[in-house]
Order: sequence, then structure tokens, then C-alpha cells
Amino acid sequence: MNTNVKNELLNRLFEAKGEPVSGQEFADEYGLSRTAIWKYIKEFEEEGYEITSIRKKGYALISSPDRVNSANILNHLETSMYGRSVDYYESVESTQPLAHDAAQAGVPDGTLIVAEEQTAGRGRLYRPWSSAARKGIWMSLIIRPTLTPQQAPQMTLVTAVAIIRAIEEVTGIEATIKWPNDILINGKKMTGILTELQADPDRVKAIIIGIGMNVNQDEEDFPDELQSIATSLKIATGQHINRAKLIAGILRYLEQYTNMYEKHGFGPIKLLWEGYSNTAGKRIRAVMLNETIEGVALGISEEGLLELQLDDGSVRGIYSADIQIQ
Ligand code: BT5
Repeated sequence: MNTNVKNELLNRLFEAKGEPVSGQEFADEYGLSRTAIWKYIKEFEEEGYEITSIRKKGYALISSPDRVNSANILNHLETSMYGRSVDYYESVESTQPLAHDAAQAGVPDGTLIVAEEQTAGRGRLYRPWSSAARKGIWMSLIIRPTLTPQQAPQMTLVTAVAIIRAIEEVTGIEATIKWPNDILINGKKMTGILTELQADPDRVKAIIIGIGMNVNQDEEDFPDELQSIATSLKIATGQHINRAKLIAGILRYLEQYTNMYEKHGFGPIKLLWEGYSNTAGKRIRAVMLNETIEGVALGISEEGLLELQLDDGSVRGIYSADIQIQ
């Protein structure tokens, strides 16, 4: 089966916005038989697309299934690079190692690896990440910005701002950021970000941005241990959210903000970020691998470090930690 032709046919059906697409013309264009086109249409129907066949006119798309496949994302996509190439899976262990392999194989800037389900999704330090089938956004984006390896960790903060803006646009909800990689709604975790790097000593080769977002879970969809700490957009809004549209929104803001970061440095992002942070001015405990410290969060530095004023008045910059708000 030629997946490119199949994707193109699906794109045509989307672009026609419910008007019929001539099977005959499409078949002629690609040198295929009409039966081959009919087979593709049957496959789309098996995948959950509703298509009608209109005599002498062709095929019209009535509705598409709730999937985060390439065609559904493309239908909403307004970027020039990010998400223009999508590797879509029904179920994977984790999108993150797939993205690492793809990056090493040289896939284009902005290639997206996305799955309906992860059976071994992971967070920082290989903590498990719950990724129920068709309920959330489980994706890894491969980007190749012109940044130094030292600038790469700030991409977590760039991503957080992009996600907040996209959520606001699609659902009207204002989420908050908990440094460095959590997005919260009503104090509960709704999204986690995992930024990983492939680099030479002086040059970023690729950054893999893993995003895990709870979208359409009800409370009982979360495992017991997460019920008191996790939430989803559906729980917050009472509505089922179109995941493909949300992905397209995240990619648009992320492309825009990554360009801004490359061109103008961290300053403009820092301003946006501080507007959404829920930690500034609060007393927090920062749990790191080999120590735990307490103090008042002042904000973030130009390098993206969390600045903490300790009780003796000194200020410490923190690279990475788990934060508990006191
Ligand atoms: C994170 O780690 O928050 C980063 C999560 C990144 C997940 C994405 S999904 C696509 C890509 N592929 C992957 O395999 N991973 C990335 P961390 O800050 O370490 O938080 C992990 C902690 O969050 C866990 O120890 C749980 O307490 C909690 N947790 C697990 N699943 C959750 C969920 N679905 N919603 C909210 N909290 C969750």
C-alpha cells in the first residue's frame, strides 16, 4: 500500500470540506485504478471516517474519528515546519526513544512522533507517565534550533508557555506553570514536559520535546495513585476536546516561540513565562537529587534557573528539582 497516496487522498477529502472529491480524477492523477481508490475509502471507513459516495460526483467526508493521526492534525495545522511530518502510532511503549532514533536517522526539523497510547510512558528520572489510550496527547517533537547545549534546558520553559497559550486558545482555560515542567489546572497536574538533548559539545543536533497532556480523561480514568494529583482538560471544562486541534495549536505557538528564542534570546520568553508562573513570591521546598532546600521563589534567571532566596538572605539558582509549594 502506498501510504503517501493514501494520505494525499485523505487530505483532499479534508480540503474539500464535505464537498465530493472525484475518485476518477484522483485515480487518473496518480495512475491508479478506481478500485484502488475504493479500497482506500474502505480503509478510511474502517479507521472510523464517515464517507459517503455520491453518484457521478465522488466521495465526500462527513466526519473524522477522534484520532491524532497525520490527516487530522494537518487539517488544523498552520505551521511552516513543526508537525509537517508526522509518525503516528496506535500504541507504543514510549514516543521518546522513537523520537531519539528518528532524530539520529536525520528526520527533518519539526518531525512529530505521536501515539494514541503509551504502555511505558516516562517522566523525568524514568518515573512512569500514565498515558491512557485516546484520552490524551502523548507526543515527542524533534526540533533542530540554532542553540548552544547550555540554552537547551530553557526549551522546557518555551514549551510550557506555548502549551498554556494553545490551551487558552482552544478551551478558554488559563492554566499555570509550576517550574520547571508541570502545567497545572486548579493546582493539579495536567501536563508534563520532558526535554532531552542530542548534542556535540558546542552545538545542539536535536532537541526532543516530550509532551504528555491529559485531555479527555474523566477522574476514574486515572490510576488510583494519580486521582488526587492529576487533572484533565475535560475535567476542568466539562467538555470533550479535539486533541488534533490542540496539537496543531501547540505546534504553532511552539514554532513561533522557538524562533523568538533563537532570534532574541530568553528575555521575551521569560516575561511571558513569569506571567503564568504559580511560584513567584511563594515559599517553596526544592527537592534535588542530593539535597533539599527551602526558600522564597523570586523568579527565573536569564538562563532559566529558578532563583530561590534562602532564609539567610542568599540567592541560589536551581537547575532542576521537584518543587513543593509550602
Ligand atoms: C514529567 O515528568 O512530567 C514529564 C512527562 C512527559 C511525558 C511525555 S508523553 C510523550 C513522551 N513520551 C514519554 O514516554 N514521555 C513523554 P515528571 O516531572 O518526572 O513527573 C512524573 C510524575 O508525574 C510521576 O511520578 C507521577 O507522579 C505523575 N504522573 C504520571 N502520569 C501522570 C499523568 N498522566 N498526569 C499527571 N501526573 C502524572
